[in-house]
Amino acid sequence: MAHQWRGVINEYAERLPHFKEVVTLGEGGTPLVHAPALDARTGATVYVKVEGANPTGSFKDRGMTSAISDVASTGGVEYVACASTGNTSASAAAYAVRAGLGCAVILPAGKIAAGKLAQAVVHGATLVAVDGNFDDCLRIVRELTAEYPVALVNSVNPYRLQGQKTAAFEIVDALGDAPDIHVLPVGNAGNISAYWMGYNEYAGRTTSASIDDSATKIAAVATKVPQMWGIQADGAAPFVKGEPVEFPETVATAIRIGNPASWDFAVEARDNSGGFIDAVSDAEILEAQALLSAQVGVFVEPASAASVAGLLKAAAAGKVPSGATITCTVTGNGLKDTATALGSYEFDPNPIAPTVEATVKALGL
Ligand code: AN7
Repeated sequence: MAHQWRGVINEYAERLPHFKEVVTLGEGGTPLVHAPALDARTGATVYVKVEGANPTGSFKDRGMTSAISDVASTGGVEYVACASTGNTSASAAAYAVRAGLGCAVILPAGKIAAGKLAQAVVHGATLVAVDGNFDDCLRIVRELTAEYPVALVNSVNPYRLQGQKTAAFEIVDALGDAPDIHVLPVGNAGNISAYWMGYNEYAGRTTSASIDDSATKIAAVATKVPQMWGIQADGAAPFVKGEPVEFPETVATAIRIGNPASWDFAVEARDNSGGFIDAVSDAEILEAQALLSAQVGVFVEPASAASVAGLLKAAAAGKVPSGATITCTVTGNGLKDTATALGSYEFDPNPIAPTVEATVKALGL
């Protein structure tokens, strides 16, 4: 019988708020890929949750289907707006198209990867570049949406986290129970909060991010919850410092955030799970990105590789329990930022003659 994945709202309807109108691009249902190359380096069993396989190429689609469905179901506004380091704007722009809404994106000038910018443009969003960082953009959008009939679709909108929690559901569905440890990059801290909520709700408990107590009324699927390990970039590590960072800087532009909105939820996830939030250098991020490409077969953007870089750092420090089951979210597709991945590489500036002989010679066969 014909069957297609129906998007996270329909697949997990009983564990999500009810929406009169569901705006979906079929998000979710992403691969959980076993990574033997990471087993070898950690002594654990490591899976990567490939969120770059979502419709707009990042995990943001899980939360955008629910945020935009809420806006469409509630009615009364014709515009949505978000601040973004790139992926939120790409996702908001695409889902706004499906809902027939306008979309305004407020972005830090010069700090958005080209692929993400292209997505916002082709989906018809109105782009505004700000001479400031993401935190400035979010402040502007909060004030703007408070004063004008424009709906805010950043992750401070609670419906965003509702959709994003489904990634934890999928992991438990795939493994049969929660992993021992879940590792993910932390920027504005919405995703770590959403995963923690998802894992808890699947175990029959709620967290501060939960919007009702339905989880306690449905049979639990998981017997436990994982430790949450959050990873930031050294130059944008407010949780490691214990206070906001005024001028965040990192090659991983997606997590170039100094004043995370979901601060309290993330601290709860870290502390109540017995986990930690650590930071890795840009060099470690790029090494992990290269390793994922060359040895796991998954091309992710730099911010996504922070999770794996953090796992490898923890392994080197002897913090990874032998034999543990570990899941790592790789949050966005490598195709969004090819410039960083390629560095100075240039595809052959000296083309060969169009013959087999010349090709054989070029290949060194
Ligand atoms: C690939 O798009 O904040 O900790 O404006 O794009 O939930 O913020 C993106 C964040 C990790 C961090 N990986 O997640 C935005 C934005 C990728 C990301 C994060 C982002 P949060």
